[in-house]
Amino acid sequence: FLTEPKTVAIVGCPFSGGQPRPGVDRGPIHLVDAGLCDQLKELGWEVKFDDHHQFEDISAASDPPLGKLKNPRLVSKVTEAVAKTVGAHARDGQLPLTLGGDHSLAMGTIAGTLSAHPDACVIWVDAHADINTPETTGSGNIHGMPLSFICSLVDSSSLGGTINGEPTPFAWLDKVHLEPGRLAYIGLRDVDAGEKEILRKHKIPAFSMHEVDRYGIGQIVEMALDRINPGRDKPVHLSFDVDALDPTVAPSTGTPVRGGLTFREGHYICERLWETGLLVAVDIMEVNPSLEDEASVEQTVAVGCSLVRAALGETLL
Ligand code: 5AB
Ligand code: MN
Ligand code: MN
Ligand code: MN
Repeated sequence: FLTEPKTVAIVGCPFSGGQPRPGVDRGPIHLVDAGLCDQLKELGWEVKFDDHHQFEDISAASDPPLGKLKNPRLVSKVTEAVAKTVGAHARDGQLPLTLGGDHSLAMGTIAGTLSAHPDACVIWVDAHADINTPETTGSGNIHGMPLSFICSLVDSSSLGGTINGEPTPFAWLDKVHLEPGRLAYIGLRDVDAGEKEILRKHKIPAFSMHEVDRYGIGQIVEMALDRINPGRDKPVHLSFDVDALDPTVAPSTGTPVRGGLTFREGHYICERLWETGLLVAVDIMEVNPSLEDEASVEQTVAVGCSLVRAALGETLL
């Protein structure tokens, strides 16, 4: 799916509007400053990086909640811009590597991938399912909802129509659609009741930490691929929230949950997906360099970089 010479396009997204904790917008800056571009060049990639995205700002005052959704206009504008950028790189045969920023950005990255690869499937590595709808969300934070938009679980009347009499800002997503059966989760352990119902209702393949413990990560990745990509012939988008990793491995993130993936389990997922030759896009999300002490930040940023290297072909031998 990628053209030669193999080129990675780094899409730095300093954005935090999908959740309330400041600092996650500095994640991409830290990842790049840690030397990610040179590390990827050393792996043999052409690296395209023309600075971090400058997103249009919308003041909180002019972006009041729509229903429960917080910062809806801002998140919509930013994710639409991300979709265009990621889509353009993907259509050029490059591998877009999106550095977050909060996970609401995945609305943009997956929409961009689908515009270039309509038959793509998604591996979502996360402690959380991020599939709340504007109705089921308890927090109103859109980083917990991107997949409900992408999988068209949000009332299309509310998408293209109005909420509380106001036109919804997410009309641009109206034609974007990922079949729920082409999404698989790995690493779940903090799923809201409304989300559990959605996963059951749409039979979305979900491998929680329980299944990781039971079968081992090697089996789990094959089981996930068997469900969404049985012929191993469809492009794969990997969206990796660093909070999937145990907080002892990636402490600097906004919504840590104990009992997560080990360092190796996280890397194995990336290595194996690279090995399939099917990977067309990668997101590394939710690194927040404002959380925890300096050593924790350095550790989390280093893990973020090494996950990327693993997904882009670094091998142990
Ligand atoms: B993250 C929660 N389900 O909807 C919600 O970090 C948490 O991108 C969402 O996975 C966590 O607010 C979003 C309680
Ligand atoms: Mn998460
Ligand atoms: Mn997430
Ligand atoms: Mn989080």
